[in-house]
Amino acid sequence: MLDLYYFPTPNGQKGRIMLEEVGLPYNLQLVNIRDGSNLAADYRKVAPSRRIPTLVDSEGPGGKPLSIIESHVIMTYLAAKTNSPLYPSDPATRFLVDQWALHGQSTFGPTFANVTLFETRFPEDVPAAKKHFGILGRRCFETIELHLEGKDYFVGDYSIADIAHVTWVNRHAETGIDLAGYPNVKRWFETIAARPQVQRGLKAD
Ligand SMILES: N[C@@H](CCC(=O)N[C@@H](CS)C(=O)NCC(=O)O)C(=O)O
Repeated sequence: MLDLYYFPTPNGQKGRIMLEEVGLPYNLQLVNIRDGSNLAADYRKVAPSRRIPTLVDSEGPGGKPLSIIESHVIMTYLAAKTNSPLYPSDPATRFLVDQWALHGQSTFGPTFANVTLFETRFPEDVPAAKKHFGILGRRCFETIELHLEGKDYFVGDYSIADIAHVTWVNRHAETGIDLAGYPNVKRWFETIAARPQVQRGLKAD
Protein backbone atom coordinates (compact mmCIF):
# COMPACT_ATOMS: atom_id res chain seq x y z
CA MET A 1 0.00 0.00 0.00
CA LEU A 2 1.09 3.56 -0.69
CA ASP A 3 0.63 6.33 1.86
CA LEU A 4 1.16 9.96 0.87
CA TYR A 5 1.85 12.24 3.82
CA TYR A 6 0.46 15.40 2.47
CA PHE A 7 -0.89 18.91 2.84
CA PRO A 8 -2.49 20.73 -0.14
CA THR A 9 0.52 22.89 -1.02
CA PRO A 10 2.20 22.92 -4.44
CA ASN A 11 4.84 20.38 -3.29
CA GLY A 12 2.22 18.11 -1.72
CA GLN A 13 0.04 18.35 -4.82
CA LYS A 14 2.89 17.13 -7.06
CA GLY A 15 2.91 13.83 -5.17
CA ARG A 16 -0.86 13.55 -5.33
CA ILE A 17 -1.04 14.34 -9.07
CA MET A 18 1.61 11.70 -9.78
CA LEU A 19 -0.29 9.09 -7.76
CA GLU A 20 -3.41 9.95 -9.75
CA GLU A 21 -1.46 9.75 -13.02
CA VAL A 22 0.02 6.31 -12.36
CA GLY A 23 -3.32 5.03 -11.11
CA LEU A 24 -2.11 3.08 -8.08
CA PRO A 25 -4.39 3.00 -5.01
CA TYR A 26 -3.13 5.17 -2.16
CA ASN A 27 -4.10 6.63 1.21
CA LEU A 28 -3.78 10.34 1.90
CA GLN A 29 -2.35 11.03 5.35
CA LEU A 30 -3.03 14.67 6.08
CA VAL A 31 -0.17 16.39 7.93
CA ASN A 32 -1.20 19.88 8.95
CA ILE A 33 1.90 22.02 8.42
CA ARG A 34 0.01 25.10 9.60
CA ASP A 35 -0.33 23.78 13.16
CA GLY A 36 3.13 22.17 13.23
CA SER A 37 1.94 18.56 13.04
CA ASN A 38 4.89 17.91 10.71
CA LEU A 39 7.26 18.59 13.63
CA ALA A 40 5.80 15.80 15.78
CA ALA A 41 8.24 13.04 16.72
CA ASP A 42 6.29 10.24 15.03
CA TYR A 43 6.29 12.07 11.67
CA ARG A 44 10.10 12.43 11.82
CA LYS A 45 10.28 8.62 11.72
CA VAL A 46 8.98 8.67 8.12
CA ALA A 47 10.19 12.14 7.09
CA PRO A 48 13.67 13.20 8.29
CA SER A 49 13.12 16.68 6.78
CA ARG A 50 9.82 16.96 8.71
CA ARG A 51 8.29 18.45 5.57
CA ILE A 52 5.59 17.21 3.25
CA PRO A 53 5.21 15.36 0.94
CA THR A 54 6.49 11.93 2.00
CA LEU A 55 5.60 8.69 0.25
CA VAL A 56 5.66 5.44 2.19
CA ASP A 57 5.50 2.29 0.10
CA SER A 58 4.85 -0.80 2.23
CA GLU A 59 6.02 -2.87 -0.74
CA GLY A 60 9.12 -1.07 -1.97
CA PRO A 61 12.04 -2.62 -3.87
CA GLY A 62 12.66 -6.20 -2.74
CA GLY A 63 9.23 -6.22 -1.10
CA LYS A 64 10.56 -4.08 1.77
CA PRO A 65 8.93 -0.87 3.05
CA LEU A 66 10.47 2.34 1.73
CA SER A 67 9.92 5.92 2.81
CA ILE A 68 10.77 8.75 0.41
CA ILE A 69 10.92 12.53 0.85
CA GLU A 70 11.34 15.17 -1.92
CA SER A 71 8.53 15.53 -4.42
CA HIS A 72 10.88 15.05 -7.41
CA VAL A 73 12.02 11.67 -6.11
CA ILE A 74 8.45 10.70 -5.21
CA MET A 75 7.50 11.34 -8.84
CA THR A 76 10.46 9.44 -10.30
CA TYR A 77 9.93 6.58 -7.83
CA LEU A 78 6.30 6.19 -8.84
CA ALA A 79 7.26 6.39 -12.52
CA ALA A 80 9.87 3.63 -12.02
CA LYS A 81 7.43 1.49 -10.05
CA THR A 82 4.85 1.62 -12.83
CA ASN A 83 7.08 1.99 -15.89
CA SER A 84 5.34 5.27 -16.58
CA PRO A 85 6.13 7.32 -19.73
CA LEU A 86 5.88 10.44 -17.56
CA TYR A 87 9.59 9.90 -16.79
CA PRO A 88 10.95 8.76 -20.17
CA SER A 89 13.75 6.19 -20.25
CA ASP A 90 15.45 7.51 -23.40
CA PRO A 91 18.63 9.16 -21.96
CA ALA A 92 18.54 12.44 -23.90
CA THR A 93 14.85 12.97 -23.22
CA ARG A 94 15.29 12.04 -19.55
CA PHE A 95 18.07 14.65 -19.09
CA LEU A 96 15.78 17.33 -20.51
CA VAL A 97 12.85 16.16 -18.38
CA ASP A 98 15.15 16.28 -15.32
CA GLN A 99 16.36 19.72 -16.35
CA TRP A 100 12.84 21.16 -16.53
CA ALA A 101 11.52 19.16 -13.57
CA LEU A 102 14.37 20.56 -11.46
CA HIS A 103 13.73 24.05 -12.84
CA GLY A 104 10.23 23.65 -11.39
CA GLN A 105 11.55 22.18 -8.14
CA SER A 106 14.45 24.46 -7.38
CA THR A 107 14.05 27.67 -9.40
CA PHE A 108 10.42 28.35 -10.27
CA GLY A 109 8.91 26.87 -7.07
CA PRO A 110 11.12 28.51 -4.43
CA THR A 111 11.00 31.88 -6.22
CA PHE A 112 7.24 31.71 -6.50
CA ALA A 113 6.99 30.66 -2.82
CA ASN A 114 8.94 33.78 -1.83
CA VAL A 115 6.70 36.02 -3.97
CA THR A 116 3.64 34.52 -2.22
CA LEU A 117 5.27 34.88 1.19
CA PHE A 118 5.98 38.58 0.85
CA GLU A 119 2.82 39.44 -1.13
CA THR A 120 0.23 37.55 0.92
CA ARG A 121 1.58 35.80 4.04
CA PHE A 122 3.84 38.22 5.89
CA PRO A 123 1.96 40.58 8.19
CA GLU A 124 4.79 43.12 7.72
CA ASP A 125 5.16 45.07 4.51
CA VAL A 126 8.70 44.48 3.22
CA PRO A 127 8.88 46.56 0.01
CA ALA A 128 12.48 45.62 -0.87
CA ALA A 129 11.73 41.88 -0.66
CA LYS A 130 8.48 42.33 -2.59
CA LYS A 131 10.36 44.19 -5.32
CA HIS A 132 13.24 41.68 -5.43
CA PHE A 133 11.09 38.56 -5.57
CA GLY A 134 8.54 40.27 -7.82
CA ILE A 135 11.28 40.78 -10.45
CA LEU A 136 12.56 37.19 -10.05
CA GLY A 137 8.99 35.82 -10.15
CA ARG A 138 8.16 37.60 -13.38
CA ARG A 139 11.48 36.41 -14.84
CA CYS A 140 10.48 32.82 -14.03
CA PHE A 141 7.21 33.30 -15.90
CA GLU A 142 9.08 34.87 -18.84
CA THR A 143 11.45 31.87 -18.91
CA ILE A 144 8.66 29.36 -19.26
CA GLU A 145 6.69 31.63 -21.60
CA LEU A 146 9.65 31.67 -24.02
CA HIS A 147 10.28 27.95 -23.58
CA LEU A 148 6.66 26.95 -24.24
CA GLU A 149 6.45 28.86 -27.53
CA GLY A 150 5.18 26.32 -30.10
CA LYS A 151 5.18 23.48 -27.55
CA ASP A 152 2.34 21.54 -25.93
CA TYR A 153 4.49 20.32 -23.03
CA PHE A 154 7.86 21.17 -21.46
CA VAL A 155 9.68 18.27 -23.16
CA GLY A 156 8.07 16.18 -25.91
CA ASP A 157 5.04 14.50 -24.36
CA TYR A 158 3.42 15.22 -21.00
CA SER A 159 5.91 14.44 -18.20
CA ILE A 160 6.90 15.12 -14.59
CA ALA A 161 8.46 18.38 -15.88
CA ASP A 162 4.90 19.65 -16.48
CA ILE A 163 3.72 18.44 -13.06
CA ALA A 164 6.69 20.20 -11.42
CA HIS A 165 5.40 23.54 -12.74
CA VAL A 166 1.62 23.16 -12.83
CA THR A 167 1.07 23.19 -9.05
CA TRP A 168 2.89 26.55 -8.82
CA VAL A 169 1.33 28.13 -11.91
CA ASN A 170 -2.04 27.07 -10.46
CA ARG A 171 -1.41 29.63 -7.69
CA HIS A 172 -0.62 32.50 -10.09
CA ALA A 173 -3.54 34.65 -8.93
CA GLU A 174 -2.16 34.74 -5.36
CA THR A 175 0.83 36.70 -6.58
CA GLY A 176 -0.97 39.09 -8.89
CA ILE A 177 0.38 37.36 -12.02
CA ASP A 178 -2.14 37.62 -14.87
CA LEU A 179 -1.74 34.73 -17.31
CA ALA A 180 -3.17 36.95 -20.07
CA GLY A 181 0.34 38.43 -20.22
CA TYR A 182 1.83 34.96 -20.79
CA PRO A 183 -0.22 33.39 -23.61
CA ASN A 184 1.98 30.29 -24.06
CA VAL A 185 1.88 29.57 -20.31
CA LYS A 186 -1.91 30.12 -20.31
CA ARG A 187 -2.45 27.69 -23.20
CA TRP A 188 -0.14 25.08 -21.61
CA PHE A 189 -1.73 25.54 -18.16
CA GLU A 190 -5.26 25.10 -19.53
CA THR A 191 -4.21 21.84 -21.25
CA ILE A 192 -2.58 20.39 -18.13
CA ALA A 193 -5.26 21.62 -15.71
CA ALA A 194 -7.96 19.96 -17.87
CA ARG A 195 -6.58 16.49 -17.07
CA PRO A 196 -8.92 14.75 -14.58
CA GLN A 197 -5.86 13.33 -12.79
CA VAL A 198 -4.45 16.84 -12.33
CA GLN A 199 -7.82 18.16 -11.15
CA ARG A 200 -8.02 15.41 -8.53
CA GLY A 201 -4.41 16.08 -7.50
CA LEU A 202 -5.03 19.82 -7.13
CA LYS A 203 -8.06 19.38 -4.89
CA ALA A 204 -7.84 21.58 -1.81
CA ASP A 205 -8.71 18.86 0.73
N1 LIG B 1 12.02 20.17 -1.79
C1 LIG B 1 10.91 19.64 -1.01
C2 LIG B 1 10.21 20.81 -0.34
C3 LIG B 1 9.17 20.33 0.67
C4 LIG B 1 8.56 21.52 1.39
O1 LIG B 1 9.16 22.63 1.44
N2 LIG B 1 7.38 21.31 1.97
C5 LIG B 1 6.72 22.37 2.70
C6 LIG B 1 5.29 22.56 2.19
S1 LIG B 1 5.25 22.98 0.47
C7 LIG B 1 6.64 22.01 4.17
O2 LIG B 1 6.44 20.87 4.52
N3 LIG B 1 6.73 23.03 5.05
C8 LIG B 1 6.53 22.86 6.45
C9 LIG B 1 7.71 23.23 7.30
O3 LIG B 1 8.83 23.39 6.75
O4 LIG B 1 7.52 23.34 8.50
C10 LIG B 1 9.96 18.86 -1.94
O5 LIG B 1 9.90 19.18 -3.14
O6 LIG B 1 9.32 17.90 -1.49
